[in-house]
Amino acid sequence: MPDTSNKDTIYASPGSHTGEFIFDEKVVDVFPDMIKRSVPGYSTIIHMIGQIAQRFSHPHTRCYDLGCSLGAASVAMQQQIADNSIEIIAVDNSSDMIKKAKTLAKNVHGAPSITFVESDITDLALENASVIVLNFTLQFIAPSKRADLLSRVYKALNKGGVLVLSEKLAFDDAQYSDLVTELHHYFKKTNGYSDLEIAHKRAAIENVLIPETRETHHQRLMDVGFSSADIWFQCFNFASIVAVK
Ligand code: GEK
Repeated sequence: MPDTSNKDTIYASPGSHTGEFIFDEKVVDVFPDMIKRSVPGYSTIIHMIGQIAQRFSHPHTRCYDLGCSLGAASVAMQQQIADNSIEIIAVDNSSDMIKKAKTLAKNVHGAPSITFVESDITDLALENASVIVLNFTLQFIAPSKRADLLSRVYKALNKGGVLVLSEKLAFDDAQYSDLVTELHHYFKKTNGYSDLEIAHKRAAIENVLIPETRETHHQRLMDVGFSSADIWFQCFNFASIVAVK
């Protein structure tokens, strides 16, 4: 997807820390720049979601991109799946995100179509899926609703189907946790964010993005029925899991 976004300066000025982080028009305008400069490995993860989808998708099934933002994972799947009997359903509850995403995605001859849906993924019906992507989305869902969502994800998948679950992780080991947090801050600083911006963003997102440990994720995936779940990518405190039904 072409990067048509502006530079993220949302938390650059001293008075910019005003309330909790929300996915509004201001964020939409800078989103590709923000996520690439904030999430280590984002571009690799997006490209590889396309590759994983190519391997697991089957004719006449659906690939869901839940919490799609501007549809980067959907476009990666569209680019790597050469089968237009497959449908990509991209869902987000931010109307600003969906409005912009619709202007960025294109129909590609012989490739799956992408349908953008504005909906809360915690009450969306899911069905006939071979691939479901939750790329840095579950962390924004209330922890009490996560098991139910993953259980519906599991039920919607056909046998052999895959869930790609990418999340910011928490760690029980305080020393390790401090190290990866510092390395992540270093990553953000080398990408041009100031200490002030990093601190403001951290405060704004504190009660909005709730990370869990990989053990919690693994146990919940096993509890809802997945036969295997393991990390295929990790950089600092950001990881992506593949879970197979
Ligand atoms: C990407 N996957 O570029 N229902 C629907 N969408 C939601 C909900 C909900 N209940 N809660 C949050 N969102 C994308 C990146 S961003 C991650 C995902 C980040 C949406 C929210 O509106 C936002 O667009 C997305 O989840 C999280 O591959 O910004 O760190």
